Amino acid sequence: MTPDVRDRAGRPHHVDRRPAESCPIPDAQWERALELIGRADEVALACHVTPDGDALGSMLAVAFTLRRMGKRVVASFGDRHFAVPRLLRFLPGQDMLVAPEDYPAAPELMIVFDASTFERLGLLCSNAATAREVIVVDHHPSNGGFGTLGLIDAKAAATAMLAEQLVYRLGGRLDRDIATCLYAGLVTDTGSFRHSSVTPAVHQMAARLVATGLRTDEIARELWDRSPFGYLKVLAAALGRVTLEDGLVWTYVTRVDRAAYGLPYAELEGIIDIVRRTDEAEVAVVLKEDDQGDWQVSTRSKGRVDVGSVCAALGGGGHHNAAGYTSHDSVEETMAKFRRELRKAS
Ligand SMILES: [Mn+2]
Repeated sequence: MTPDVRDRAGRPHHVDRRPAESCPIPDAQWERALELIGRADEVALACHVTPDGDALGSMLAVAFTLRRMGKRVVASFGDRHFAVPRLLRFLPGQDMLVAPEDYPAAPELMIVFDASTFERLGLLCSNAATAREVIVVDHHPSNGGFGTLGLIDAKAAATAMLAEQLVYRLGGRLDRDIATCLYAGLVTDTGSFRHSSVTPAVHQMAARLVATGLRTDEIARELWDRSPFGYLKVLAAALGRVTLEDGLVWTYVTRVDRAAYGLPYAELEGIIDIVRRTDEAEVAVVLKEDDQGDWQVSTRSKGRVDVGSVCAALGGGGHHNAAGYTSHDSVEETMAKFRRELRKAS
């Protein structure tokens, strides 16, 4: 069977719905997920705190599908200051989002997206702890297997790939809204199809999504090609103090840098992508001071070093080439501890 997708002129467009590579999640586990969803009246969805395109996009795509099945759906993420990051406000389906305080205290069924650990649920940890069933949909190799049912494929380039499968298995139809959400996840986590995680299956999925008529140009502009003027000034400050030492390039951004331009913390996400360009460095680090005064540490590797394990040793997690953690130390201490772990991993 093929999904009912249409091109921009509204003509039916038939594409193969089967992924090119086999999914390591056994059918029995998908069946179990469908069974749990089938008997729930209300499904509570969640994704990791300060969601990226993959977390929010995967969650909203499944939310659309469940709503069309006639389920009551709530979706959220556990940020203290609940707000959809500016970059992701173009995603459809945000009327299904509720603040953590309005989230069911003990959901009968919770489905969690793109969260590698329980703690990544932030304020929704307590809701997950009391939920009767928790299905975890994720692709982080560091996923420890929390929840009552895991739909986890560490080889998938994005959680959106698993979300797409869930949509099909639920009998859902790929329309432009769902495709936009899934596409945002796919392009975010593959760095616009540039990362080593990109396989034929990734492009085949992209083909299915684009065939629904979504505007890839508009999505790209929303995600990467716009920012407030203050971003340029804050970027200038960050680049002004960038340091190169022995294969490591790093810099930091303070709350004070941002305050001068009223720039929200979430706007800092792209800085690591500029810093990591450095030819002379194998590893890039950006320390970003959040509104609470903690340092959110973003790290990238060109492949030789597993920053995922470095960050895991420092209380965080992520992937081989992209990972992060939170530090409560000063900039100097944070970097001293990071260098120590990096030496062990190199
Ligand atoms: Mn992801």
